[in-house]
Amino acid sequence: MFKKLFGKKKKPDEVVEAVEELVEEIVEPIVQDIVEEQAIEEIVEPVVEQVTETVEVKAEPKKSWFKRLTQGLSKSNNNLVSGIGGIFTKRKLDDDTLEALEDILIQADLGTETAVRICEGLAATSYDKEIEPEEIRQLLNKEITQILEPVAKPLVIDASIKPFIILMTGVNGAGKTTTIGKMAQKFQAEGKKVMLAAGDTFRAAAVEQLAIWGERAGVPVVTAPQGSDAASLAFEAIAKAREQDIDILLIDTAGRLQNRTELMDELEKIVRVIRKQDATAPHASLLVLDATTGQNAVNQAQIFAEKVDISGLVMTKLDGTAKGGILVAIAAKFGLPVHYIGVGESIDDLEPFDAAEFADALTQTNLQ
Ligand SMILES: Nc1nc2c(ncn2[C@@H]2O[C@H](COP(=O)(O)OP(=O)(O)O)[C@@H](O)[C@H]2O)c(=O)[nH]1
Ligand SMILES: [Mg+2]
Repeated sequence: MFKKLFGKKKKPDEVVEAVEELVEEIVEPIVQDIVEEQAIEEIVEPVVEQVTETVEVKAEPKKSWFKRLTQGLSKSNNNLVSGIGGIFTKRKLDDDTLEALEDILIQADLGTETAVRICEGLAATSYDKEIEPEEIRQLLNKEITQILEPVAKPLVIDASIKPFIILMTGVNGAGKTTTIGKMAQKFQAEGKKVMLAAGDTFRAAAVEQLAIWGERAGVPVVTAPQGSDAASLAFEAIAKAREQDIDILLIDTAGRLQNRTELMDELEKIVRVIRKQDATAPHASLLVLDATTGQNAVNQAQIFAEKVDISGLVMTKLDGTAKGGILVAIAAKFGLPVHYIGVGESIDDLEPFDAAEFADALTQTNLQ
């Protein structure tokens, strides 16, 4: 009989509902046979309450980051939601409303191509029909999920490669160093031996910052004095990682956009030198993009992908931006895997990217 409860994965409120049903169907009749009705309140109800509490507490971690994402994206989704609400109250889906919707989607940073595609999709199914704002948001959610699903891929660490070398790239301030700290903590918690290399040798503060993250996550950090050659440091870090039987080596890099050529030359050099140690490295080259920079993030993806073989993306700062839709534009344009999203500045604020959840948060639909 508990198959109903535990047979398949259920959402917390469904579990609570199932427990309540079971109690009503099975427990209450039995108890009623032996005790007074008043006793049901005293015996059965506290148990239901306890179960409810436990289920809710267990669900809390996911809920809290999802809430942060939803709240963070509130500036993005408020514009979308009120915009859609404004157009579609008792209106048909016709050329005018479609055009207005397209504008809203473009303003929400979803990108022109995506906006056009979404509107075409809507027109194909619902043209000339009266449509509620809620329905539009549901359809929008479906379209966005479809765009995001192919790119929502976890970062796979091949355990047969040791050390598995991850190169972190991105412009200054994107969140590389912070993301490295967060990833180090995640890998460490999975029982992996992690090492960090402070490849942003340009600024002393950057090396210090990575050292602090290393301490927080409890992992060793290979550093070199300010101004040292980043490629040599990466080379040395790989040798050290081998000596210490490290599973995953995360290499930080500098991100000086003011001199693009120099930065890109340096990145290329790092990759070249890393390959002298391991011809198959880096095993992942992640580009970190700051969601709050909107359209700029698209340009950055373009520039970096031209120079480095970017294998995946991390999008940071989704906890407080009006430009969250940019993730959809980037997914549609580049098709690069999105591994993680950053939803805050603390060590736990990194989440695997989930297409459906992101679409829910952005369109304010299916919220629990
Ligand atoms: N709110 C928020 N801030 C972030 C996130 N990721 C990074 N930051 C902040 O962005 C700033 C730049 O991050 P940093 O890791 O130094 O960027 P880097 O120059 O690419 O290494 C720091 O103040 C971080 O705390 C995030 O997901 N959310
Ligand atoms: Mg940094």
